[in-house]
Amino acid sequence: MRLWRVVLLVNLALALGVLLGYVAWGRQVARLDEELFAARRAAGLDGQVRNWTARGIVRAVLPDSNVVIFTHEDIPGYMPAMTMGFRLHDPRLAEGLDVGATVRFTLSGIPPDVSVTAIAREP
Ligand SMILES: [Cu+2]
Repeated sequence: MRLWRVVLLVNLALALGVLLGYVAWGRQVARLDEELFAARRAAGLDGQVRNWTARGIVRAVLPDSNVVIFTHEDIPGYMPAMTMGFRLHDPRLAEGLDVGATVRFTLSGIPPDVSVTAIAREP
């Protein structure tokens, strides 16, 4: 076989390999995009306003920073049970809130930018 034929065949084989790899990579990227989109939607990170309601115990009220600290139960689809601070949508929500009180509160917003929009005392 002449040398130019060998070179041509090797180049064709290389080009075919690169093309197949490129196609496989493109399909993989499309699949990963779908997975990322589904995971973001499941985690509430798709830019949609969401609402959650959960029970919590008031641990502290910080009127100067407009924050209430709750020990809250599991918030399905958003976060597990923990103690953390939440920004209040309206500072008046903290009025008459006692440390140690059990409350049901509503969180609203586009994660991670959420705030408490309602607080109701539980007996
Ligand atoms: Cu939390």
